[in-house]
Amino acid sequence: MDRKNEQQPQKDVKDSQLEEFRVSDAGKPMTTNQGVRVSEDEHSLKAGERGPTLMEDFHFREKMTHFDHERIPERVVHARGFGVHGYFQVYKPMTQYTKAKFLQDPSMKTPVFVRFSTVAGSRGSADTVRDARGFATKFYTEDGNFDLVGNNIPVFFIQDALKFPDLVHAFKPEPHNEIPQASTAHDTHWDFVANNTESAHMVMWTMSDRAIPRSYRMMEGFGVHTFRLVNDKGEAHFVKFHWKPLLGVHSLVWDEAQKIAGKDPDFHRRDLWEAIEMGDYPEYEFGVQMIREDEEFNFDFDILDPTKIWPEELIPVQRIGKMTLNRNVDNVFAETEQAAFHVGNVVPGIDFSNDPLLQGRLFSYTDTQLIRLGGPNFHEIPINRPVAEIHNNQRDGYHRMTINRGQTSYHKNSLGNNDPRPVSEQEGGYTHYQEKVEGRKVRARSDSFKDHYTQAKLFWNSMSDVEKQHIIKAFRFEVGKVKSKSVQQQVVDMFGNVDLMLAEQIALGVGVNPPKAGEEASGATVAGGAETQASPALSQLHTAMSPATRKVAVLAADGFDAGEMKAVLAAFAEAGVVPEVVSENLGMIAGTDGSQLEAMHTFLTADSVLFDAVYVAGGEQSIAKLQGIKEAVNFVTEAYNHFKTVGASELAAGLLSGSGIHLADASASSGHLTSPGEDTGLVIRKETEDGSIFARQLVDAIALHRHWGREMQMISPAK
Ligand code: HDD
Repeated sequence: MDRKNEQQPQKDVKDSQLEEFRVSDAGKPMTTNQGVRVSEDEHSLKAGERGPTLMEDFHFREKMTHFDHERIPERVVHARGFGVHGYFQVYKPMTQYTKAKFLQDPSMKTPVFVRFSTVAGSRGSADTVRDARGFATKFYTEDGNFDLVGNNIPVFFIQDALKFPDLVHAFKPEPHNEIPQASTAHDTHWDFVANNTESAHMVMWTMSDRAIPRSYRMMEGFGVHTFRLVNDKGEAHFVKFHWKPLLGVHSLVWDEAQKIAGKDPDFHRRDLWEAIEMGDYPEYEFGVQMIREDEEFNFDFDILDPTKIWPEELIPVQRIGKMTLNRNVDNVFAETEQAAFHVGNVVPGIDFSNDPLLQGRLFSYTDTQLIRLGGPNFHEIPINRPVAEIHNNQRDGYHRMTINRGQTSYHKNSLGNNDPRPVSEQEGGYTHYQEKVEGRKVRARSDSFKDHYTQAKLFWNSMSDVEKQHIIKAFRFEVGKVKSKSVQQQVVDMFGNVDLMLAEQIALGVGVNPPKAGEEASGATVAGGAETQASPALSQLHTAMSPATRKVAVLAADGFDAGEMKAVLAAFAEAGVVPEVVSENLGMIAGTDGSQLEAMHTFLTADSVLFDAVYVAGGEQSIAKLQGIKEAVNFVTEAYNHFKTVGASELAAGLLSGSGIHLADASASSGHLTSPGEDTGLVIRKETEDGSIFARQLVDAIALHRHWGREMQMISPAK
């Protein structure tokens, strides 16, 4: 990952468009909204210094009225989110499959705006809750806006959009007391799950580590539905869209996620903001899985069913381009809050499938913006404007900005030369793929959607042992908070269809009866088949590992070992690791050679859960000082208990043992000490050892993200 802070991103066509709307108040006199200069902004106009306020105080009236109307409704789902700008480039022309212009020319940079979000929580809720994450991308293409409104989980809870309001009602805080906020640990959530067993597959994902990402920069994105790519000959391929983060897919641990929710509820947005400000631009490769139209029925699952993935081992993901996020917004309300995504915003070359969830979404997104953004002209809000020109006969409505000239606003006309006029497909007119459709009007679902468990099982089978333990514990936590014994029992019985051991473990944890072996829950079928085997691509164990952008707490006090520190900071800089010094007080601390380092945090303002790793600086005096600070010792304990890399000099053995880390074999090992057992994350420097070797080993350990071997050793598996 390149560090690009030397160069400011060049203005792209979308950025130039936004520039027309940007205002800086620097050095300007204050005015009213009518442009009248204001002479006084602290005292309302009164009849006498102690008298009543006068109605004629236009400045007071205007300021107060605007304030009173500042809020708009939050999104009914995905209320909490954060948006950033960037660009997309395709690797090679995709002409064979699609005529979409932004997928043709590798030299073309298409501006994008991406909003990441949680789903259930309200706008002020915490970032690190257990939930799916929204991953919505607006491509400002020269043929109009294409919105890929996806999640970080490739399947959905339900198969038909008609059930979406029910799903959301059940998942949101309960209506009688509005508890709990942004949480899946409550009765209505699990009551819905157990009585709508099509949710089984996605629930396996939300109970997995995927639902507690380390960073928006370290999660995948999925278009979920099957779409179509259509080429200029009118030939179509079915397609699933993917985003693959170059930093790999990594997650927090649950205890940490909950603590972060209190220590820094803005953890994910801060992480994204800071990475971009530092020039560590998040990058995601754009992937497609494609099948021919005539392959539609070749699979054990229905490709129109949004509760099914296309296993990557069966249909490989081709990485066809890359998105780089390189610019923070200027104003969160103007850009992020007013961004209006719509799964129905497609461009020529991209079309829909008959997935009944997708079809229903096509209605919902415009509808919701009408109430949220207050009228039909939300496409004119700067962030929503396409970079392509807009010409049609739509007129008027609240907050219309465009001043349409001319006498005619209807088609067809003769007075206006019949402009604007529809154009042919060759001239770029959107034509819908001419799929032949036949059928009776029925309220029914295809039998091919009835298998609710095969892929839930596939997911379970694909997990490593440690990931399985996390899933069991997540179920025990979430279902353990359910008050209804009946609902708990229903959940256990339902997940008995996914895996008996899993369900037994949940049952044990929440104190209900084990599942009835092999019995089907709620009438859904349990299909067998080849793809119940494992899909390695689903396990996070097989993801990319990199030390780049990892945040490391450097615990140090006066008298730190300057030579070791220099070597470690140099290795960190080379690997793109971000060190931040934590000490007793803010300000400068001095090393053994008199060199100075600035402590950016204290043990009060920072917390172990906000870092990826801890490095306890060498130097007897510094270590002795830290050893006497309870919070410093706890800091290390917690990092260790969250399976993070802990690096220290062997001089720190006392401090480490106070943190519960015992270096029984410390002197027997050199450098990268593996103690206890196979702990790849405990990096201990022998006093005689060169600091740069230690530094390299530290960086290698940080790249591994977490050291799950420690977890398997430390924490007895759920029994
Ligand atoms: Fe949705 C927002 C993703 C199903 C109705 N959805 C919304 C956002 C994302 C998704 C990422 C936030 C966009 C933003 O950042 O502004 N939604 C999904 C995915 C789904 C899905 C991946 C399943 C594959 N959604 C879905 C259904 C419906 C909706 C079935 C209704 C029929 N979604 C909405 C909405 C929202 C929304 C009510 C709320 C705010 C908004 O649209 O702009 O219309």
